[in-house]
Amino acid sequence: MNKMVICCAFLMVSFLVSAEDGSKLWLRGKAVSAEVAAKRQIVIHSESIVVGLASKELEQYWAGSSVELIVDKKLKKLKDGYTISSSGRGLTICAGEEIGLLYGAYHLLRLQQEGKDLQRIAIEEIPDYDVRMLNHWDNLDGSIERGYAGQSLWKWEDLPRTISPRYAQYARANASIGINATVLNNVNASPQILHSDYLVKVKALADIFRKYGIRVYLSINFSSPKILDGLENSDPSNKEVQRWWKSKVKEIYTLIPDFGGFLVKANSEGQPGPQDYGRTHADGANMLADALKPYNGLVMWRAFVYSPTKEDRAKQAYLEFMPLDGQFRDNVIIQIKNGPVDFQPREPFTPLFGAMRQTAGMVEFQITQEYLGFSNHLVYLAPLFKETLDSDTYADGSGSTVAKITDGTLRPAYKTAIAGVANIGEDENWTGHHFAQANWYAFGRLAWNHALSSEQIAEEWLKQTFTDEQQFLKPMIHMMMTSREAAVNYMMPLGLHHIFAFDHHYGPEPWGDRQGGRPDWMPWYYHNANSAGLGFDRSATGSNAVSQYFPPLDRIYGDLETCPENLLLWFHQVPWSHKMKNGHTMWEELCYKYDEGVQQVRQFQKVWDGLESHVDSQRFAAVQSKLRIQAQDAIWWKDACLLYFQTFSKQPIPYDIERPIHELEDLKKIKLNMSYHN
Ligand code: GCV
Repeated sequence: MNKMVICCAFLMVSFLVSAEDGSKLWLRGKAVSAEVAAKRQIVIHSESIVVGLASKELEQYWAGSSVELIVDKKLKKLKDGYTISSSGRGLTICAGEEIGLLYGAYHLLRLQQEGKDLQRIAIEEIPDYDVRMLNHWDNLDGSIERGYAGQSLWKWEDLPRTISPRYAQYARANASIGINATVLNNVNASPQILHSDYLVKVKALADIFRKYGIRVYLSINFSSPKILDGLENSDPSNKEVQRWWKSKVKEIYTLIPDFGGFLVKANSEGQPGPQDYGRTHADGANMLADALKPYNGLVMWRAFVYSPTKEDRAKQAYLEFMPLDGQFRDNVIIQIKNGPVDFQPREPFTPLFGAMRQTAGMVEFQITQEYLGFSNHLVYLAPLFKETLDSDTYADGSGSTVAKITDGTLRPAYKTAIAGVANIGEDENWTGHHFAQANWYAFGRLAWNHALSSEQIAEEWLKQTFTDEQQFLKPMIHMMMTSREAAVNYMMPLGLHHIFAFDHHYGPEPWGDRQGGRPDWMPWYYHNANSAGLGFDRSATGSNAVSQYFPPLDRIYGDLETCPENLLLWFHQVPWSHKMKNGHTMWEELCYKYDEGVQQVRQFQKVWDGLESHVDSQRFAAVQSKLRIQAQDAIWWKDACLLYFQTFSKQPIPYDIERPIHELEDLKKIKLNMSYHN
């Protein structure tokens, strides 16, 4: 090629991949020309706003044949799903509820963006969960607890008068992946959210979200009656308190007729709750459920409870909630974190799933990356979500997966639900890291259909968000698919957990200790490193947390020889010299895993750099720069953990892996100036 041709080719590539900020998310359909639009018709038979929106989306972006949108109320079995079928005359989307047509329209547009064959279509989609919900940990002052994408989207000061265009964009993005519920505020809830001045602001948001089929929920502070209106207490058995909640709920529904309900963090990490008055979680939840029931409202009551007792933190939710099984109203759902400690890079599933037989349970995932490198690390979370959902609890025999327990298949419930703690903020690209958008997307897609594979979701997302070129897709799907395991490798392999820096949770601090601090917030509580070995003994000789799992899991997890190696140090304190399946000692394997994590991120950098011509310059540079941070952090993690644990193992780091480049004493001095609010 001569110089001139090379130059032109370069200009063309640069033109094709012009800069962009990521604000469009995965919704990048191109508006069709008037000529294309004239060749097809979008037919609707309803004046409803939602159906109008479905039609508008198709009018603007659908480049195929004519589409007819039909609501048939008899199609109850579809729930809020839809069918799409083709005939000689074009396509038909049918739904039992109007919102199903909007979901069907987005499905068609997704297929078009993915370049799928649209000649013959026969699709039936029924969502796995009734309530597919984001939990925002947004505070009323605009900060976000564990938020890494800027300040809150909700501009409380300006509401209800000023309506940011991002509210509708947010709702549209959620509707495009089937999310139909949002909790606007932090579970560490300010009572003010229930003040009438705030409720009119909430109403303004609810009015926008409703058009996209999204119901608003609120986190409540259990002491609201006392704090907001000066009641003597907030005891759930106090008739005045019960009346207060009934009247508050009435006020809410008068403003927001389709209000979803309450999310409650009670008697956890200093939040008030029914136990302050000697009552149980069931007493507290039922009082709220009774107030909400006439309006079909729900209570999501969190099982994230633990206190600094002698009992293993991982056992506490089970111990507290199991005795209450069967005592909750049917419109209460216990919201349970996927793992028994706290959104760690890898945890076994929480044993409460399946164990509570007469109480509805739902999974809470964390989409925001509190423990996974904030918005600096590329970590695709679908494999983590799937790992929990596909875990077999054995509650009703083999095949009783967490998904089947919570989606109503094995335990029919008044309503089924799933929640993800949002990673969304006011950053231009919504999530801080361009690839963190994939985690929002993946949560929505799995909430709709938990049988989808992580690969399929990654491919869909990449095609819509970047390009469908195979040279780009293949390496990037591989990168996304291995990214969660890479993070586990360079942070906490073999079942290690919670060895993060204190409070903000960014970076390693396995040596961490605060004089007088809560032991269950200290890394040593979890890793138990000493000259004998490493890990938390949760077997029968230790805390016996394994006994909370159904057979045969209790035995499998409880035996060092049968415990899956990726959870070994979660369930056992393992001698440094313990032989792993591949012949390494535990110490050697630990070293190789940390090193593997570092090498994986290095490889991610190479792959990304090699794909420059397929990505617009702005997003390319942003991701490149984040990968550099991730690579540095991976080395930081590896050096910190290996050098620290080496002081106990007293063994050399295998000679064929990268040498540490830091001194342990220097690493110990690092104190990042970060807060857990953005
Ligand atoms: C909202 C962890 C987080 C807290 C969070 C809590 C919870 O402890 O570090 O920031 O509080 O979980 O889920 O309630």
